[in-house]
Formats: sequence, C-alpha cells, structure tokens
Amino acid sequence: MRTQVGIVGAGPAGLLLSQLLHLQGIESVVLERRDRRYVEHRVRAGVLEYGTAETLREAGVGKRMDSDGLLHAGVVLRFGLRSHRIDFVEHTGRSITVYGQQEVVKDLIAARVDAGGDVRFEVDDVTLHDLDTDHPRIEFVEDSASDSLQCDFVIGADGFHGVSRGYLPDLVHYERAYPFAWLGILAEAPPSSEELIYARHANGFALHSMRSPTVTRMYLQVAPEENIDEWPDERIWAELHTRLSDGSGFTLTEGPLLDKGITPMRSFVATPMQHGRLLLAGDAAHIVPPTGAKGMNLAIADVRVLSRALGGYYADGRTRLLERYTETALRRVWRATHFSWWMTSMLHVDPGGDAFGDQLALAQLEYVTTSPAMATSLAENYTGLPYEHGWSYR
Ligand code: RFL
Ligand code: PHB
Repeated sequence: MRTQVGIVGAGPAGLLLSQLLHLQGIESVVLERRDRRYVEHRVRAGVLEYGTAETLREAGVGKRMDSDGLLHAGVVLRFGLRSHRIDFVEHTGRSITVYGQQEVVKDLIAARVDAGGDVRFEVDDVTLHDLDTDHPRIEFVEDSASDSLQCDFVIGADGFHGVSRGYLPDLVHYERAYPFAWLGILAEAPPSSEELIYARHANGFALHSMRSPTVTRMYLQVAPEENIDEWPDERIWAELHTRLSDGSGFTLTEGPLLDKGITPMRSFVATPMQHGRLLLAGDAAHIVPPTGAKGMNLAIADVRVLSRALGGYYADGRTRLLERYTETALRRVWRATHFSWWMTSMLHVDPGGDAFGDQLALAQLEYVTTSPAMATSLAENYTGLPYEHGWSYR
C-alpha cells in the first residue's frame, strides 16, 4: 500500500490535516487505534478560537458548526462573590465559538468519508520505519493481519499517549505537573449563564460551560489522585452551587448527568517536533492545562502550518516551510503554554500553597478585571493570537 502522507491518529489534528491535504490534491491515509464510535463520542474540549472556526470553514467543514455552534462575545470571571465580564469583541473585534470537539471530529470524519478518503479505525500495533530516508513506512495490524503503508511523510497525530513521539531521537521535553485535576460533567440542563463562567472560590476553581441550549458542561478543581467514586452526583452539584455562587442570586439549573470524568492537568512541550520524514502535530508534541481552552486550538494551528508546508513541497519541491515547522509551531505553543499556565495559577487554589499565593492570584484577577490593557491581553490570547500567515493584532 502506498500514499503520499501517512497520518497516525484520527483526532482533530490528524483528520483536519487529511482534509486540508485533500483540498490541495494530496493523498493521505489516516490510521486510528479506536473504533469510529469511540472517537466520535469522546467528550473533550469545547471552545474554538476565532481562527480555528475560520480554518474549519476554509476546510469545508463549517456548516454544522455555524448552525449549531454558539457564538460568544465574552466570558465572565467570578471571584469574591462578584462577576466581571471580559468583552472579547470590544477588546479584539473577535469572538469564540462554543462547539464540542467530538462534533468537530464527526464533521471531519463525514467530510473525509464523503470524499472517498481513507480513514481506518481499529488499527493496532503501529510501528514506524525508515524515517531517515525519503520513503518512510508505517507497519500496522488490521483485522488481525499485518500490513504496511509506504509514504513520503509520516505525521504523528496520535495524542499524548501515542507511539510517534518515541521515534524522535534526542528529544528534549519541558514539563510541569499541577497539584490538581478537573472533574468534568456533562448535564442535561439548560445553561445557567449565556457565557462561560470561570470562578475562583476558597474551595477551588469551577467552570460553567455549555454545549447547546439544553446541555451544560461544568468542571470542578479536585485533587490529582481523586477517586471519582467519592463524587456522587449530589456532592458535585453541591460543590458547583457553592463555587459558582455570586452573592446576588445566581442560580444553577441541575439536570441528569450524561458524562462524568477526571482529567489530569499538565503542561508538556517536546522539541524538536520533527525528525527526518516524521513530523508531530497536536497533543503528540504538547499538552496544556485546559484552563485557557487551548489544547484543540493548538492542534489545529500546528496542522495549518503543516498543510501549508506539505502543500509547498508537493507544488514545487519547496522544503523551507517544512524545515522551519518546529520553530514556527513552537512559537505559538509556548505563548499558549504561558497563557494556560497563567490562567491556571490565577484561577486555582494551590492546596499546598499559602495565603501569600492566594493574595497574588486575587490581585491578578482584580487587575485583569479593572485594567483595559490586561483585559485586552486576556481577550487576544483567549480568542487566539494571529497565525504566522494570518491577520495581525490590529
Ligand atoms: P487526540 O484528540 O488525542 O487524538 C489522537 C488520536 O490518536 C489515536 N491514537 C492512535 N492511533 C493509532 N495508533 C496509536 N498507537 C495511537 N495512539 C493514539 C487516539 O485514539 C486519538 O484518536 O489528539 P489531537 O488530534 O492532537 O487533538 C488534541 C485535543 O484532543 C486535545 O488537545 C484536547 O482535547 C485537550 N483536552 C481539552 N482541551 C481543551 O481545550 N478543553 C478541554 O476541556 C479538554 N478536555 C482534553 C480534555 C484532553 C483529554 N485527554 C487527552 C485525556 C479531556 C481529556 C480527557
Ligand atoms: C469546555 O466547554 O469543555 C471548556 C471550556 C473552556 C475551557 C475548558 C473546557 O477552558
């Protein structure tokens, strides 16, 4: 079997790359370990940066996002029983779209399948070979039979726990573990606020988000080693009521839980993101804590760069953008890593911390919610910084 670009992983990164390559007439095969149903129902991120939504439209998969996604012009920061709104449109002229990651994945799979694209699910034992040559190879097992895919390039878009990163020699990684995790729920209940609420409370962080006019997504800061069995639904609701209260009658609407899980929080950046004919994209190379809503957006930004670089190579043999891939991608990754760390430290309560740390976080929240300069900084990072080949700040 032969293709031009072999892609490991059918998450947002792998699928979008396959779609963007297809639009340039470049062939690819996507190899995914899980089954289609699992991939399409994994509840994860929900916030699309302005540029992410634009990119999905350009990729021809924006239709359902534009009809079902929720356009938000700001967010609310809540602390000390008070709410403060950061208006994204006022500060940056841009908004965000609230649309679940699994919906993006469904739209991308449908687009690839409709165009006759080759996306294979339930593929096991992926191994990579001859990455230092111009004819790398992916070996894998499908329906209990071994197979091999010859390609020009291999893209490791197989997430944080994938195998691709392990093939990069001399990898350097930067890492930070946080002393907390997020307990996330999806509830069949209409959102209790029109916009997202990021709340810092003495008991810890809470986030009110949503997926549709009838489904709410919420998160609570918990200990990293927390056992989900110790969080029956009543305890989750009680804690959400407490942490999201605003002292002036905010009411949280409850409903049956559709999903419940704990996500660890870490920052991780691996460099370089490429070696020979292997290039990494998305979570395979970097992870951010979810407080800045950057994970999926970064995966999509990587793929924009890759699609342009591979497009140049296939158009006329240009390799400059490919050679500069790590440098280009990491500039955005480090900015988002800083923003995510900053949002995380400002909004969470460090269980091993002291009153000094708490006061610093509160002083920062006070500053962000009173200074137009700081509000603009939050807004431009949250809605998404300009791409290398995109709009400028002003
Ligand atoms: P993905 O989405 O993890 O996709 C990687 C795909 O590769 C497959 N795979 C393999 N396939 C073949 N062979 C192998 N050996 C393979 N190993 C793995 C996997 O099954 C999967 O389908 O990575 P991608 O495309 O880079 O996209 C990144 C985003 O998914 C990620 O950044 C965000 O979802 C992060 N994230 C969140 N981000 C937010 O902004 N807000 C959130 O609320 C949020 N919640 C989350 C999250 C990530 C989570 N993970 C990874 C544990 C919640 C969770 C549980
Ligand atoms: C979500 O809706 O899942 C969500 C929103 C904002 C975040 C993280 C997750 O920062």
